Amino acid sequence: MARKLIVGNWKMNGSRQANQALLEGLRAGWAELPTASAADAVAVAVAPPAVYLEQVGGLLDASEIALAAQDVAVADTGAYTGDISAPMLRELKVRYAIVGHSERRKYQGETDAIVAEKAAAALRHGLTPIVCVGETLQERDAGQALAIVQAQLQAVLAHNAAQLADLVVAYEPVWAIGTGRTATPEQAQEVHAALRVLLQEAGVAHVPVLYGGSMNAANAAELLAQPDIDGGLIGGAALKAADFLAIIAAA
Ligand code: 3PY
Repeated sequence: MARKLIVGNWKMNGSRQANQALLEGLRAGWAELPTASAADAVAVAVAPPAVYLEQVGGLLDASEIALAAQDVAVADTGAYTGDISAPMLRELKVRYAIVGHSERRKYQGETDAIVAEKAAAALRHGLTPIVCVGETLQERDAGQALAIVQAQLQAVLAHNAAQLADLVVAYEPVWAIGTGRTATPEQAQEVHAALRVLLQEAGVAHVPVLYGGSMNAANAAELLAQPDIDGGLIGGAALKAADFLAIIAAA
């Protein structure tokens, strides 16, 4: 069985003090996890806000938890006020970069083309992009869910055709983000299977497809048991050590 990947997306939450308490809780609880789940079956990362990457990286030093960024700039350097480039993230020992989260698509106007370029920037510098795709409720109700997520993923695959081996995809239905609503395991599996077909066609069937959108300690086991769900991108539940550890244990 391939290793599951569990990534905590802290979004715009945290403080130096809260981060320290959360990571102390995670590191203490890690030792209590069933050995098979912590060490062998699950890879884990956390994505704090950019200003805390250095602090969190230091606190994670020598742990098995990797560091992820919530975004990455398209360009490597230059006049892009507020942006943070892949080479800068690499200097902080960041391993993954989330790109195209629906909150960035919505609030920052990120298009499929921008997301594809951000994935390219990450890949160029040895960061693994976690490419988020997902449909709105309106699109689902109109029967367009599969077409929307396939188009979003296809934009990234087509733009990065030469360097797709190190990629992660996250299916996050927009209607399940921050709403407490979760896709049923069957709904999620249907979309994951459709995304897998695209990955297969691109020659990268091994690329993990995570589920995101209100995954929590109570629903994780059922979602993660689906054949095409390879892990989770966790929002609110990643901010509490006990909940995040319960998800890791369920994986
Ligand atoms: C959520 O679970 O709400 C997320 O957006 C995870 O990225």
